[in-house]
Amino acid sequence: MRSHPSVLLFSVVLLAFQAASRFSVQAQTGQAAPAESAQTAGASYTPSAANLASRQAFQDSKFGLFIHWGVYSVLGDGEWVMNNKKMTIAEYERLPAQFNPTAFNAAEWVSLAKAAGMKYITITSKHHDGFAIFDSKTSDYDIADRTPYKKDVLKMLAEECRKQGIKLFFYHSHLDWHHPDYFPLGRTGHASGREAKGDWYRYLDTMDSQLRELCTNYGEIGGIWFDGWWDKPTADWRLDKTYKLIHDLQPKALIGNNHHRKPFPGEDFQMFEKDLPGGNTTGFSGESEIGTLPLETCETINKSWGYSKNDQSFKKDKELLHYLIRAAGHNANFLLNIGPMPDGKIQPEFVGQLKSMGEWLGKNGESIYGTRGGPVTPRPWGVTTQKGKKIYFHILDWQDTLLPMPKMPGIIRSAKFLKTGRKVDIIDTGAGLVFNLPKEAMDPIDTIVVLEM
Ligand code: H79
Repeated sequence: MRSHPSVLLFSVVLLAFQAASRFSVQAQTGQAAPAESAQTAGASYTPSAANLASRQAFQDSKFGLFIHWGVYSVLGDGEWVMNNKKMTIAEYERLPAQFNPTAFNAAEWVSLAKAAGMKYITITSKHHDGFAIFDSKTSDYDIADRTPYKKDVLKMLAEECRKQGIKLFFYHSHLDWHHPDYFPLGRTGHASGREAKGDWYRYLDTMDSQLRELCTNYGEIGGIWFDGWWDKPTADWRLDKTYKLIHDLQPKALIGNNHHRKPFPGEDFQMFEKDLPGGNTTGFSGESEIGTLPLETCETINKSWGYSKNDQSFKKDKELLHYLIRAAGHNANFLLNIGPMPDGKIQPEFVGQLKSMGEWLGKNGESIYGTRGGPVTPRPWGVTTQKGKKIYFHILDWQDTLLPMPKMPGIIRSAKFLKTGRKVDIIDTGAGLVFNLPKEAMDPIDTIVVLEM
């Protein structure tokens, strides 16, 4: 329907209108430039060529599966249950004997991630409760020594990921509510009933030793996703030593740390928890600042990270897809979480949600994978992504027929709706563009207009 005559009147072919300036985009690509090592990594860290290549591949991959799974899953009350319910170490230590995930099937998990269109998995090797779900020789507080299941689930997952071409990252908690050497305590874990003593540097040695295991026994890994630094922001975490260990053992692996600050030296990507880069809806990111590294944001499907039997507040397809699309427009990856059940099964609500995201990506993936944030910065109506000579306008929330846009850098060769291939009428006002979006061309999730430059 073309009710507005000016649309036709002024609708112009855009070829040759713009000066033939080379197509360039705004500097929000987050790519590793040579200057970056000086800006974010200090003199002590110059990422290797292999590491820089991994960063590019990481940014191309756009969508990952976050998995929170551990002995806390038994209680079905999230991964913070030990702290939140003021459980003592003695009480919590009864959980491993009940963790027997006989229904765990690595192939099913990895296939589900693939069906969702995800390219990597980040799983908790150890959360704040201190329990390792891998066979650790460093400690006996692990799946092999304390559970009836005994098997190393990370090993099975690593093998399956390799088979199916999915990268595997390990989430590893700095914070530890169980280890006797995690002392002095930080802001959390005060009800554990542990003795008020401990050798901090011995704790760090233990952590490094587990990280050495994770970087040695599971083949090539995608990287390490640290969390819990914020429990003791003023402590000497000896990050340089830990980061060097990881980079030496796994030159391609990427290190990220959810410390809610601007990246520290030695880190390779920056994450935001429950927020798009620059946002602070949760209060976690108040002291954060966007650096120049590849970006990632993580979010839950309901309100919980670890399995929660009472949490039915599932987000809808549209909300999660919009999060993925907006993340891409912010030049960030989206790491979407599930908390599998203690038996190793993934609840049907999560499975359904992931599959429907995969269906959408099956049709619209070219506007997400391999892209970087586009030339128009994120707006209330939506976002742009770009890849090569194509710019994708993701129109997520717009009720009117005409949508104004800034001038584009370069000559527009064609403008089409991605879904139908139909031409999009664009008015060039000289000061900018106006997209003509007929009602029948609008998609309830995302109307994608592709400009070929
Ligand atoms: O693993 C998931 C969560 O368990 C973990 N990160 C995700 C990926 C997480 N841990 N804590 N939080 C998320 C919330 C952090 C809250 C904090 Fe604070 C507010 C940290 C610092 C200020 C609460 C209050 C903890 C210390 C003081």
